[in-house]
Amino acid sequence: MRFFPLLALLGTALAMPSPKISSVRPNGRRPLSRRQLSTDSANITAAAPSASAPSDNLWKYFSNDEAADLISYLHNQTDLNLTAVADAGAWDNTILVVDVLPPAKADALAYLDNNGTKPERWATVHITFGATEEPYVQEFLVGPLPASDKTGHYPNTAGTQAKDAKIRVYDLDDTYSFFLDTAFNMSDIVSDLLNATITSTDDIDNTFDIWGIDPLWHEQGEDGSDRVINWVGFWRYPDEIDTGNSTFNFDGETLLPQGLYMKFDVTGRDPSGWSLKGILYTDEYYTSIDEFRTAWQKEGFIKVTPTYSGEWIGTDQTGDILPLETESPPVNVQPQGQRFKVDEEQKWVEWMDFSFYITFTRDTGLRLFDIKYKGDRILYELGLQEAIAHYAGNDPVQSGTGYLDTYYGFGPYAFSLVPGFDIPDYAYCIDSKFHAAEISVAHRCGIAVFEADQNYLMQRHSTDEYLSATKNVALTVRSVSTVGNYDYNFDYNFYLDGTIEITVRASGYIQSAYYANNTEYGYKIHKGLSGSMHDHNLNFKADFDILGVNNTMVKHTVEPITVQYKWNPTPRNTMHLVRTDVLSEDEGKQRWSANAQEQVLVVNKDELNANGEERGYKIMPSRGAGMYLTVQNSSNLFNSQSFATDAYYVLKRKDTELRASNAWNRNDPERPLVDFATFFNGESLLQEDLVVFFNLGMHHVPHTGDLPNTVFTTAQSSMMITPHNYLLSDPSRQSTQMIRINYNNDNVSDVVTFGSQEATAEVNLAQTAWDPWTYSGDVATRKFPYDPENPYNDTESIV
Ligand SMILES: *[C@@H]1O[C@H](CO)[C@@H](O)[C@H](O)[C@H]1NC(C)=O
Ligand SMILES: *[C@@H]1O[C@H](CO)[C@@H](O)[C@H](O)[C@H]1NC(C)=O
Ligand SMILES: *[C@@H]1O[C@H](CO)[C@@H](O)[C@H](O)[C@H]1NC(C)=O
Ligand SMILES: *[C@@H]1O[C@H](CO)[C@@H](O)[C@H](O)[C@H]1NC(C)=O
Ligand SMILES: *[C@@H]1O[C@H](CO)[C@@H](O)[C@H](O)[C@H]1NC(C)=O
Ligand SMILES: *[C@@H]1O[C@H](CO)[C@@H](O)[C@H](O)[C@H]1NC(C)=O
Ligand SMILES: *[C@@H]1O[C@H](CO)[C@@H](O)[C@H](O)[C@H]1NC(C)=O
Ligand SMILES: *[C@@H]1O[C@H](CO)[C@@H](O)[C@H](O)[C@H]1NC(C)=O
Ligand SMILES: *[C@@H]1O[C@H](CO)[C@@H](O)[C@H](O)[C@H]1NC(C)=O
Ligand SMILES: *[C@@H]1O[C@H](CO)[C@@H](O)[C@H](O)[C@H]1NC(C)=O
Ligand SMILES: *[C@@H]1O[C@H](CO)[C@@H](O)[C@H](O)[C@H]1NC(C)=O
Ligand SMILES: *[C@@H]1O[C@H](CO)[C@@H](O)[C@H](O)[C@H]1NC(C)=O
Ligand SMILES: [Cu+2]
Repeated sequence: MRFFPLLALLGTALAMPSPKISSVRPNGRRPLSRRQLSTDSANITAAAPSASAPSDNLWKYFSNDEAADLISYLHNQTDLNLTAVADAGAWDNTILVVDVLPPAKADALAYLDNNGTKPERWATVHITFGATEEPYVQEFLVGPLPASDKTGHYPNTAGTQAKDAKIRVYDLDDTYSFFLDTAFNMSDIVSDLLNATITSTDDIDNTFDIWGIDPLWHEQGEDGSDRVINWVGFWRYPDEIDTGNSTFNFDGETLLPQGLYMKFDVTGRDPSGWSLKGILYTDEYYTSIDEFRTAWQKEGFIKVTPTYSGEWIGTDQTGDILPLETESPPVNVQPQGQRFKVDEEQKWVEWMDFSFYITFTRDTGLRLFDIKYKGDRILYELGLQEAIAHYAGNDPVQSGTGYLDTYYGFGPYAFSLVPGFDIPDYAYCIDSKFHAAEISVAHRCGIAVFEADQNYLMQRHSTDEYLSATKNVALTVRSVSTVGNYDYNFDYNFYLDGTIEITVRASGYIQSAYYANNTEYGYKIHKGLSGSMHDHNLNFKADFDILGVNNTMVKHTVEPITVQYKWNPTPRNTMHLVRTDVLSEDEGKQRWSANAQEQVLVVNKDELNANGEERGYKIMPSRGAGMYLTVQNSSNLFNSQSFATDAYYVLKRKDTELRASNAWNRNDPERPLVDFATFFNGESLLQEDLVVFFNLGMHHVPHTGDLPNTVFTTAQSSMMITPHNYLLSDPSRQSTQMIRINYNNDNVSDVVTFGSQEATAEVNLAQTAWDPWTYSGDVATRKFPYDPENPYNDTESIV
């Protein structure tokens, strides 16, 4: 890959591992103009009534000034020997990411609930130590902040097996030019087999890209030493497509694998120690260019047709226009303004009986904290932990791919949402910000909050005398991250019956494989192309606090049984309800039961309702199925997939076990910074502070319907968290957005509307419509040297 969005994130030409992101051609691709930059915020959308958060947001991402102070502190620490990112090369120590360390939960609760002192601000900092033969990333805790003589920095050794919280990095140096030089050394063969142009080692002129497995492999060398292996394939750059008036370049490189692969030993930091180990073409393996050339020159050498780009990779409208389809479809309007309140400064949202704080991180994007319902905390924390895309195939590149996407980050790629498409025109935008490589980047409208009618009722009933019906209006918090070829849409929905729903949807380009005897690993979906099967597994953390921190996970299972009742002469085959507790972390790894027979609940056994039942919340998959990885012990991921081997997990919550994964695990997945499996040590789970980690995702075997892009309709997965014996009846009865119509034979005798106001205002849709020419990218601010007065347009980080 020649252009790394990761480089933009790092803000430097420092050589970094090649992400799976398909390349941006030199001419760029973004057709939309940008607005003048003045502040960090975009006001493209309607304002919500303001509110004051009850407390400060303890989890809010660092402001520019906070991040600048922290980075200045780090540069003053001589033991870190840091080089400013702007001046750094691969052989320097540089700051990767700085982010807020969530305060200890006990301190946070004392502050939130008992007027305790506000917890100190601390940071987690990841630093790349490049000034050494064996480069590594190390995680530090830094605080208290702002920097003072009390401030210190400490390796974050809690919750990790990695010594001093260090993880080796094996691909800090640029290998791409070595791959290209190798390809150039067999340009005659490459040109012939791939019908590719390879005129120089300056790859601007070439028609193909080279990239491959992720994470890298390790192999034992002949002398027993550890060898670092990269298998790469050739990918064709998409051709410009004639779109009618002009030509346009679509981002379909991941649909254009060429079926030619090279194996490299890239051990160590000295390129002179790197070597080509082999070449694979049509299932034939050659150990050198000479061997390959000899075979190629022989008569009878089997050549296969490479995949070619063309109109089929474009996402523009194509095909016959359907009847009436160009006319405007129905749209959402919001006649009387936003019905929720926002504290902009504290990123706090209040809608109906729900309230929550929002934050945003470089690794995982949008996160919610302190979610309250009817004044009581339900969830202390809710958010993504990690996302795996695990491929398989009969070629080494697909077989060797198991993306750990927080490495690339969900934060950097959560670009501006598009009103009228991603979100209703009237959605409320919340800016998001993260700090990486001494640059602070703010996404304009990276998060949107909006209400919408769900287009099915919350409730209805009718008889021959009356009809009763209640609208289902829900609040959605949405963010979309385009991590390379895929676009992940994250929704947090809040419903009037007290339900919270977490949904992830995937669209964008699939990563495909060259079709070569690949039937076992996917469908043939185009000429020379296999869909390349893969699993998506996205892990979320849900820190439940139902009426206090001490809760118990229970299962209420419907089971068949034969019962001899007193009142019947013979036994009856029937069913009953079996109640069990999840006693300890030994039972902490769980899968969804067959036929959905288990109800999985988090209850507070000390809080019974008026009927004597335990008050709680139920967890249930609502779209897609509960997911875990098919590959239980992946040769790509090793100890970095241990949150993905079961559908959900329950653990005793600890400040030292904050995350199921670490963004830099991908550097050395056998020896990760966070190995989730180590969190299970048999502790009791009865009335303890519980945390649930659950997986969403899909087993994705792309078919022709994934061309040119996967569609959100079927590629989606949700979890619901819903009150269960928590209240004494359905709280959605509180809504006024309902109607009762009484009728007597054919005549309506009464209509009751409960004070709900009708939408009577005239709506000029042209006035509410958003102007797409105002779509704008990120605002970036350099931190070292700190330059807050000169934010600049960060177009390059936009994938
Ligand atoms: C940012 O982009 C806008 C729109 O393209 C342009 O007018 C402005 O000059 C740019 N600002 C900087 C600092 O480059
Ligand atoms: C943004 O807000 C400013 C100040 O409130 C206002 O003057 C401007 O018209 C708004 N722009 C848009 C695009 O709504
Ligand atoms: C770092 O050192 C410089 C120079 O001594 C000083 O101006 C700056 O305040 C220090 N930064 C912090 C956060 O202490
Ligand atoms: C500090 O880093 C530089 C490279 O940025 C390196 O040349 C130097 O040896 C390092 N110093 C120490 C003491 O490690
Ligand atoms: C909270 O603490 C402050 C300072 O200790 C005190 O002034 C205030 O009255 C307390 N508020 C409540 C609600 O206890
Ligand atoms: C390419 O070929 C040249 C000339 O034979 C050789 O010196 C060089 O090492 C080769 N490069 C690679 C990357 O194989
Ligand atoms: C090879 O590439 C050239 C230039 O892109 C193209 O015109 C030609 O049709 C291609 N050959 C085949 C067999 O597709
Ligand atoms: C082509 O240009 C015409 C006239 O400018 C415009 O109306 C039309 O939308 C354009 N079509 C495409 C596909 O860009
Ligand atoms: C498929 O396998 C057969 C038999 O091993 C081999 O001859 C053929 O080259 C393979 N096809 C491709 C496209 O690799
Ligand atoms: C939760 O339960 C533990 C273990 O019984 C107990 O030590 C702790 O005090 C309880 N916490 C609260 C807030 O009740
Ligand atoms: C995973 O696979 C490796 C290599 O095949 C093996 O050594 C290891 O024991 C396996 N681990 C488990 C938990 O099955
Ligand atoms: C319905 O109302 C109409 C007009 O008020 C009346 O003429 C008719 O008799 C009523 N029908 C029934 C079945 O009550
Ligand atoms: Cu997929």
